Amino acid sequence: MTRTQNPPGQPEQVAGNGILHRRLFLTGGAAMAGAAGMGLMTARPASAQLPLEVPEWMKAPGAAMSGYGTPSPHEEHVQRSFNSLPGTIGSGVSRTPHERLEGIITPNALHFERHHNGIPDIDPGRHRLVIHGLVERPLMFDLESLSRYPLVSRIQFLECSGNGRANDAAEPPQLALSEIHGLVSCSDWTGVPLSVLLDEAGVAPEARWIVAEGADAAAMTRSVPMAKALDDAIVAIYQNGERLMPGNGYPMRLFLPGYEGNMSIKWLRRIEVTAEPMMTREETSKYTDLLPDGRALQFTFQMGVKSVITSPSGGLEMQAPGLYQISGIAWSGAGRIRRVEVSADGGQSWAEAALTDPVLPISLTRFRMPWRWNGGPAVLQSRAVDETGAVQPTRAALHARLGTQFNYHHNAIQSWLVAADGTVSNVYA
Ligand SMILES: Nc1nc2c(c(=O)[nH]1)N[C@H]1C(S)=C(S)[C@@H](COP(=O)(O)O)O[C@H]1N2
Ligand SMILES: [Mo]
Repeated sequence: MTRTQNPPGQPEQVAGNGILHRRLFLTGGAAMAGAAGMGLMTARPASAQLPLEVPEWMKAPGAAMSGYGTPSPHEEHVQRSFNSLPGTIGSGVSRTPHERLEGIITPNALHFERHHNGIPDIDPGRHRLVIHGLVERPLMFDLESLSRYPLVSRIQFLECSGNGRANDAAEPPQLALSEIHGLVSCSDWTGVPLSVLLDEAGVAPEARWIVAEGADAAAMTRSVPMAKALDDAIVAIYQNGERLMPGNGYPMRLFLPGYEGNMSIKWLRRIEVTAEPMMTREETSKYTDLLPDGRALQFTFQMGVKSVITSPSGGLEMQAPGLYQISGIAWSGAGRIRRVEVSADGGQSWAEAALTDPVLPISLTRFRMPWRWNGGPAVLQSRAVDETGAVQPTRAALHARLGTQFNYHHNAIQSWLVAADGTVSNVYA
């Protein structure tokens, strides 16, 4: 960490190119009070504006209520971006617009989606979940019976292991953050621990895996180690307090905290308890990482430690030079985020960002960093470290380890170039 000379009365610069001490964002300190004096808070003196005008919306009664709310029409630009595969309407991905969101919870209507054969229109009254195979008592559940089991709730992220893949291109793609990293979302998931259901079915001693199958036209099927199934897997039936969205698995899905999204089978209808993995398409030809020597990594279940600055980010524009709040998200499939460091000089110097409470295991974690932009070019980066000590790699380090043919598990550091004209673009640094 480079310490630079600090102008008197100004916040302490703790890394190169204007990175300031995070204490500005730490709760409980008097630092916030100082923020006004530093010009971070952009309020204007009120005296010239008084009395306030009385706008037209104060002169007539407001609109009626509704059974289910919709966002303000002024926020209509906050949308998922999506692509369907050629010749299909529902197969492909939609991505969470993190560049327009704050906090850690993804609104349900903005949760990313990955469908292999569209969103099935499931009648919850006719949907069934069966547990069979190497069990003493094969069992069948419907939404009604499942809802009566003891429920657990956890705030956890879900990430497609294809997230970030766009940055494998030889030249940095000029895309919005969400188009590169929007295949991660974070929700309060409520459901029944799978261990409870497996316990009731009575797992045979030789059982080592489960095979989960979805009720979509892809009948997506993945094998999951029994250890994970008995640890923290749930059959989720609520998402942020309401029933699952159709696109996220209504009426029930498998949810495997920290594991690549592909394994969290949506529209769950069958769990077969087995001795061996099934070697399905999704764990052989897909969701495996091809290495430079022609071999492939199979079963990379846990998602690595990762972070990305959401503001400022690609395609957004900076206004005048001055004090800014860098904001971003960090997450790890292995547990809590311990630390996030931020650089404004392309990784030459780093300083620790403030983590915004709550900092939960296997959840998105919000970080913030005060930054004085001097109006010159700056390369902004964030680097997360999780509670196991795993450090988010640079793009070069990731490629040195996996080559450039691997398709999944791209957790490299993202670099945003802020140009002198205030435009923000994607660069490889
Ligand atoms: N039945 C079924 N389950 C599925 C899929 C699917 O196409 N069908 N896609 C998988 C993939 S690749 C991912 S990344 C996650 C995405 O979950 P989400 O759409 O709720 O974000 O669901 C997984 N479960
Ligand atoms: Mo995925």
